Amino acid sequence: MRERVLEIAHDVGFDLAGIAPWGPPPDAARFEAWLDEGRHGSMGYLERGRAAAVDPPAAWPGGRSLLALGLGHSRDPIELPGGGRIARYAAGRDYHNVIGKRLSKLRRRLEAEGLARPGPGFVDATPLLERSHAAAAGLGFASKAANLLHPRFGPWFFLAELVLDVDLEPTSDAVSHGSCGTCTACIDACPTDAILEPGVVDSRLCISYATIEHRGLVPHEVREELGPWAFGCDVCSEVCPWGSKAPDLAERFGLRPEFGSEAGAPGETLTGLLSWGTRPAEGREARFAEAFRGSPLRRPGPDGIARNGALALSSAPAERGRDALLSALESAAEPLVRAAAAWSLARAHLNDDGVRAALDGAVRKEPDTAAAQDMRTSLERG
Ligand code: B12
Repeated sequence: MRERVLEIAHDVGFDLAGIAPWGPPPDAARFEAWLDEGRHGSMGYLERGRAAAVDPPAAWPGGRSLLALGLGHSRDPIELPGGGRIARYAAGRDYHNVIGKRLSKLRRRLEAEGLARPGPGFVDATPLLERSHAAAAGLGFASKAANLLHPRFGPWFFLAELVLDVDLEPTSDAVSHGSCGTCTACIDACPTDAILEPGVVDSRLCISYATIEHRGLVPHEVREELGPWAFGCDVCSEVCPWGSKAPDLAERFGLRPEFGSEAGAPGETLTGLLSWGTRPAEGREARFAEAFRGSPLRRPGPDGIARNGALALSSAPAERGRDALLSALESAAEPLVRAAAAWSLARAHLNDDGVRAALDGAVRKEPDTAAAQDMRTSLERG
């Protein structure tokens, strides 16, 4: 029966499938310590889901085992025309939707064959410690960057789970157990030193958090190391030797041509992202939702995306965006975007007399106290 369940999981399109016991995740204590240290930053949903995550059967009674699933994704770097980078996972159709559909299909198949009546399904922002359960199912092994690694896919795969109401034997030994050994490539390469010790990432320092989850001003120490990243960050995965031979599965996510890796591909640019901060308020949210429909890039909203575009422009060699930044400094509705534009100008264009004068003027007339203070810091550090 277990083999048939796993076969169906592969059949509906998952690359990896295994069974974990339905109980507290092995890393529950690590998760609690991580929360207690405040390493989740402003991701309040993780704190709210704490009780469920450390004891899932108490939150979802009736489960007997957990079907853990993995889906490989794109491998090629995603570079915007003119400069700026997007994390690979975010290029193309949103994996939450792609996986959600596959979970529904899987559920129907298991029911139709009378194998199980699956309970809740999980993917990403849910109170389940996915990597820990997936490791218990033998889908991979925990790495120093905290990513779950698989011998074939490296870190380049997503996780999802389905609670089953039948007792199935765990597949804990499915993956030949690899390990990081003495390698510290991810720890050494992380631009913001966000990997505090093996397996422990402080979100507040992580570029992925700063550009996807965080809604406010990015701390200067993190901002200065963002480099070209306009959404997410792949540095810890890129340097991981386990991922170097992983297959590229971009086409699965209907990779959007505008996020293609071909030089000169038409479409999204950093100045395009920044422009969301200066568009007319009326209908802006709706237009943004439409432009990024079905894409993970929708998550930070128009001002978050504009902030990211502004920050990354300071590192885009081909598209320095001076004029777009000046225009955002002058007319962006949100202090967050004006402050980000000021920082980028101070960092990349301070030698330009016109820019210097515009920045001095902007600081003087900035009505938002936090943004004005942030601009002053940018000028000092610039
Ligand atoms: C919150 C969150 C984030 C936060 C915090 C990340 C973090 N490291 O905790 C931020 C926004 C920073 C983030 C970033 C990313 N995320 Co994220 N994220 C999550 C989420 C929702 C919860 C993670 C969590 O609870 N963290 C708390 C810590 C304590 O738990 P953990 O890291 O899962 O637990 C592992 C470590 O603690 C490790 N560990 C702890 N101590 C030690 C000690 C040693 C010695 C070792 C070896 C390991 C080890 O073992 C645990 C089990 O594997 C999960 C989905 C989910 N519901 O689980 C996705 C998830 C982890 N994210 C994912 C992805 C793809 C990413 C990014 C790669 C996206 C990107 N390119 O920008 C980056 C990677 C950053 C990184 N190195 O972690 C995938 C990971 C897939 C995989 N193969 O591992 C997940 C599973 C989503 C999914 N469904 O596919 N993420």
